[in-house]
Amino acid sequence: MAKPIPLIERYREFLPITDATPIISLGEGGTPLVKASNLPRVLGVPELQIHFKLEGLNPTGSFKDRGMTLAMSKALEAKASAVICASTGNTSASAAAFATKAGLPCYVLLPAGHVALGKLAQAILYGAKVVPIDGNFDQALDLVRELAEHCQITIVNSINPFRLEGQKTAALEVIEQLEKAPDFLFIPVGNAGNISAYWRGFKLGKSSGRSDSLPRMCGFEASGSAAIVRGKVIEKPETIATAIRIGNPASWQEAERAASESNGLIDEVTDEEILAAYQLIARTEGIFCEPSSAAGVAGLIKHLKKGTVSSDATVVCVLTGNGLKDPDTPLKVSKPDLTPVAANLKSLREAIGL
Ligand code: AN7
Repeated sequence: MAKPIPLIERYREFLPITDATPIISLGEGGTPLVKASNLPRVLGVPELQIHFKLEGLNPTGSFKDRGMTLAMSKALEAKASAVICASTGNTSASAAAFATKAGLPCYVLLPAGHVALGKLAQAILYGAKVVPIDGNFDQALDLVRELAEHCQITIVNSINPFRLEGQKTAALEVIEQLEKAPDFLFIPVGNAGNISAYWRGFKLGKSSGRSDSLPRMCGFEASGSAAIVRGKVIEKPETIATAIRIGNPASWQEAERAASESNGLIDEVTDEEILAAYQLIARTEGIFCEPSSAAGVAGLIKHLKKGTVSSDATVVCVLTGNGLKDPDTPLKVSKPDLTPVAANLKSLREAIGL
């Protein structure tokens, strides 16, 4: 079997690496683009071409690995002694894994009580020093910046310029897989780094002759944390979608440029819309993403109703993280009856009605 090519080798020509850069790879990138079979019909738009970019199939279960492979490789090249990040969960899992692979100590600051269990479990088991903060993500990121002024430590949040450079490769992959750029990209927005990175990637795809067109970039914040939509910092962001529970997005301006340059938009979706989309993706397509990832699909549904998206468009929805990250939400939204059934055929037939 062919040896997997590290993401930063594959897109070397587009990335700031040299022969001296040590490549820290866990097999990231190359994630599937899967076409929806049932959802368009269920939504009443059978001609709509919906594709899901399954970023939850990266090695630590989220898109963060694309940026982390580069950030960690560059940190090692620069002889960093340790790395640190604030995180709503996925960045911490990714940083912890890649730091371990690089042999670097890793510190992660998490908003106490607001991180999905799977992400916390990962950061702990990969061996990071986990520090729950009695505050939200934005406060944790402020603390990380402050600490880095006093100590020799490399920040691997998306304010590290190598993160978005690595993440832009996802757009180049989409172009390869679709053999063109889509008409629309639907994507969740938290710190607004990923939408910015995709826009860089799509522009690069066009300027390098890999595609003829550019998609309209459509990003979605959760209503309780919609700083960009409201045009102001949200001091107390809230949402069930904890990954995007962010009130002061780090890449605010670049994301706004991506939306305006592409004739796209940044809008909000409610927790109810997010959870409805989350369940719909699982039940119509057999895809388990985490709640935050469903924000893009919730946005698609909202804008189909508004008429922003024509019913025969080609659309890519980025599913940013794996559903297994958050094992609690399915039980909350489905409330299944899990009372045990006696282990005999009669009881079983009664229970399933067959
Ligand atoms: C599944 O891990 O910010 O708009 O600290 O985990 O680039 O921030 C996670 C963000 C979307 C939003 N989907 O992306 C963190 C963190 C999932 C995420 C986002 C995140 P950005």
